[in-house]
Amino acid sequence: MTVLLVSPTATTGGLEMMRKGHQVFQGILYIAAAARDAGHRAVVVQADVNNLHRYIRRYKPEVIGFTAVTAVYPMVREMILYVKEKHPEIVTVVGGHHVTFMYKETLQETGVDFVCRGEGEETFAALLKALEAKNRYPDITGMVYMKDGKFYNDERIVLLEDINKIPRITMDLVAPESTFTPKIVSSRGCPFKCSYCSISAFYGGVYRQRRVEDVIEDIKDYISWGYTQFWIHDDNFTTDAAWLTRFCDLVEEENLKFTFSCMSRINFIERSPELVERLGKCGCTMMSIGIESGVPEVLESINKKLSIPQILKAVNILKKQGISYTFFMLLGSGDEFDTPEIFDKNIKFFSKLPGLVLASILTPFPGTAVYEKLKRENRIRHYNWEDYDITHCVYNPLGMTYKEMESYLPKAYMKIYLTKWRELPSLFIKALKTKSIEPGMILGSAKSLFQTYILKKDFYKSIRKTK
Ligand code: B12
Ligand code: SF4
Repeated sequence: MTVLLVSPTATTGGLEMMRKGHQVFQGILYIAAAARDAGHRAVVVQADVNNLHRYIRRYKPEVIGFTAVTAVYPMVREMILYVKEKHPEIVTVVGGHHVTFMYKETLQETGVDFVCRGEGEETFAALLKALEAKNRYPDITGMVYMKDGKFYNDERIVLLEDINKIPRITMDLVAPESTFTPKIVSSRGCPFKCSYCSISAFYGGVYRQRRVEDVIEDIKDYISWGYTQFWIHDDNFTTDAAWLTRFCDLVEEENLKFTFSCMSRINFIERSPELVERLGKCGCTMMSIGIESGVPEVLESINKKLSIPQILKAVNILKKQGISYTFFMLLGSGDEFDTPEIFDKNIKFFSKLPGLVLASILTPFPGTAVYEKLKRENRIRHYNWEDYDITHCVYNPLGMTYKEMESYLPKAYMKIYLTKWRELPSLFIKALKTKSIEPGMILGSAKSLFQTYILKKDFYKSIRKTK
């Protein structure tokens, strides 16, 4: 079959909008690779509702698949409605974090033929096989459809049993005018269960690793294609010390020359300083680390499983390394700690930390514990999904207004970066040298703060979404 897979070119609020261009999402590449390996013709394009028709004309697909996180779902909905109206003969499928949880609403409001719940490599290949055999209503758990008002195949979120079997993603899967960037992934899921996190909801605490040798093979492939800088996409790359030790052994044995950034965790850094150092020697230039709060009660409430002494110890270890680091900060926990006093305390804590800080506002993504709680308490303000972009406050906080909470985002950036202004030039130079952030992100943030504080413009206008 001919399959068109769409990575939406939606630009959401938050730091993502400051990135240079769009990247093709990894999930949809895996789906394309699975379709290709099952003998189908698959191509990934970056599209929106304005140019999708061109790709339909060019590739004449029998099946179109879309991917959607919450903030881009409205745009994907638009595209599905367009295909349903103009090309009803094409079978439509949508997958990703948002629709995995909101499958009923998605099927009802878009008329999409199938919603993939969970990881789709195997279920999508099975669907294509069934469609080829003219079976329009196949019995494939995780490939949900609606018939006569009833939902089928929706009993659970499907996860792959063996992620070592995931197909290889290659550049030729992507249409010539779309941008391919290397994607390295060594594991899926995360063993932790932070209350606000879509990962813990989607994977349910299940954590699976790939063989070290296979990841090294991927890196060697990319190096042979001319890439030497990577972002390892794992949610938590530094989970397993034995795996990482073997990884470093192989990088050294094979004398591989590349640099990478990854997401890590305080508890790993604090427990394994030698391994952090070794990762630095093996090419790690940047670690992004979720601290979220410097207030113990909040850490406890969001189930972060971190203490302040652990954070401070890890920060001291990082300071001695050559690796750059970015800390994530969360404004809001959805409970009684959403007060100005707690927020001020948190901002003060982050102002004293070295390194870059990326702040966001608590967003209740469907499926998460926070979403369920706020929904139960009737405190979700609206379901305008495009605002579920980690910069808007979409719920009613207990200790302040939602507007007040939103005003804390630029305030946090302003206070934190003014406090550490002396450190800024060296931080930015280091981050730019290692390409761990894009120049556009620094310029974009500075512009937005200037517009908000000096020109007194609305903060959201200053980070306006651009197409
Ligand atoms: C890397 C990353 C990014 C990168 C993307 C780089 C790239 N080109 O891949 C960047 C920085 C651009 C980014 C941006 C954002 N991200 Co992000 N990102 C991630 C991260 C860490 C990895 C994504 C990934 O590659 N996953 C691995 C793949 C294999 O999994 P997958 O995408 O879920 O796909 C599988 C299934 O869902 C399913 N599937 C998915 N699509 C389809 C389609 C079909 C047809 C089928 C059959 C199946 C299927 O099968 C796939 C294969 O198994 C995830 C966390 C995570 N683990 O997913 C967060 C995550 C996806 N991001 C998130 C968010 C919030 C954002 C932003 C909104 C943040 C912001 N405001 O700036 C933006 C949105 C960008 C956009 N326009 O869509 C949230 C989404 C939560 C939610 N429910 O919406 C996540 C889950 C992080 C989190 N902990 O909460 N992100
Ligand atoms: S926030 Fe990080 S550590 Fe917590 S569950 Fe999500 S990926 Fe894991």
